[in-house]
Amino acid sequence: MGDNRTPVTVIGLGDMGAALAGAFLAAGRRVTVWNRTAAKADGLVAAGAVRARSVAEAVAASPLVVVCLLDYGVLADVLGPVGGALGGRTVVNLTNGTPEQARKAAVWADEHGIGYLDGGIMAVPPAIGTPGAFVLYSGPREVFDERREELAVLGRPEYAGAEPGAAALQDLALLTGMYGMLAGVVEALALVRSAGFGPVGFATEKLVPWLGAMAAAVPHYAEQIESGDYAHGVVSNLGMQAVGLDNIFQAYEDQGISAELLAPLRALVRRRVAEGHGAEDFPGVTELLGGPVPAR
Ligand code: FVH
Repeated sequence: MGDNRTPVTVIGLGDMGAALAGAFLAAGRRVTVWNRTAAKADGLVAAGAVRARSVAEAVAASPLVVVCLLDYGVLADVLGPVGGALGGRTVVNLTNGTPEQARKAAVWADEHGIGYLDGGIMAVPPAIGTPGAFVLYSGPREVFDERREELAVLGRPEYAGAEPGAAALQDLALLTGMYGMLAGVVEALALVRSAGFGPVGFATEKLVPWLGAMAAAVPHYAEQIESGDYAHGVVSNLGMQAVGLDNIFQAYEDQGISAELLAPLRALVRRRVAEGHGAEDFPGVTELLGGPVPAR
C-alpha cells in the first residue's frame, strides 16, 4: 500500500496536468513539477509545489512519476532521455493515445525496469478530484494495487486489465460515446435555433432530460450486441426509425441546415433495413461495422 505522503512528480502542466498536480497538493503530498513552458508551474509553486529545472531533476525527486502530455510523440521526446533514471520507479502515463501506443510504451518501460501504468482520464480538468471523476488504468495488477490509494485523489481508480492497451481502448470507446452524443447535441441545437427557440432553455428543459432517459436503454442495447440477438424486446423497430431519420433530414433541409453529422448513421440504418432487418432493434447496425466478434 502506498504511503500517501510519499513524493510525487507531475510532468506536463497543461490544463489537465496542472489539475492533477493541484489534486496531489491538496491531498498534502510533496509535489515536484516540470513543464516545457516553465511559467505554467508558477501557480502550483506558489501553492507549495517544487519546481524542477529539468526532466531529469523531476524524475529523481519521486518514486511515483505522473505524466500528462499532449500525445505519445511528446511523451517519447520528454521521457526517452531519462529512461535509465526512471528504472525502479513507477510511471503513470495519463496522456491520451491509442492501445498500440500504450503497448509500445509498456515495452519501453519494461526494458528500463520501470513499473508502468497506462491511464485514461475520464474527467475534464475542473472535475479532477471530484466524486464524478474516474481514471482507467492498465498494466501489472501489483503496480496498480500498490499505487491505487495514492491515485485515488485524482478520481476513482478503475482497473481495466493487465493488457497495457486496455485503458486506452476503453478510454477511446467512452470518448466515442461522448462524441456521438455531442454530434447529436449540436445538430439538435442548430435546428431549434433556426426556428427561433432559445438553445439554452431547450437544452435545459428538454434535451438534457431526454438524453438521460435514452441513456437508460444503453444496457439493453449492450445485451443485444453481446448476444447478437436484435429481435427480442424490440419497442422501436429499425424500419420505423429509418422513416423517422428521413423526416429529420427533410426538416433540416427545409430549415436550410446540414444534417451531415447524422448522414453516416442514416446510411447504416438504411443498409440494415435493406438487408432485411427492419423489424429488429437499432443496435443491429453494429453488425455492419466489421471487426472481430467473440464467439457467442
Ligand atoms: N483537458 C481535457 O479535457 C482532457 C481530459 C481527458 C484527458 N485529456 C488528455 O490529457 C492530455 C493533456 O491534456 P491537456 O488538457 O493538459 O492539454 P494541454 O493544455 O494542451 O497541455 C499539453 C501539455 O503537453 C505539453 N507539450 C506539448 N508539446 C510539447 C513538446 N513538444 N515538448 C514538451 N511538452 C509539450 C505542453 O507543454 P507546454 O505547451 O505548456 O510547454 C502541456 O504541458 C492529453 O493527452 C489529452 O488528450 C485532457
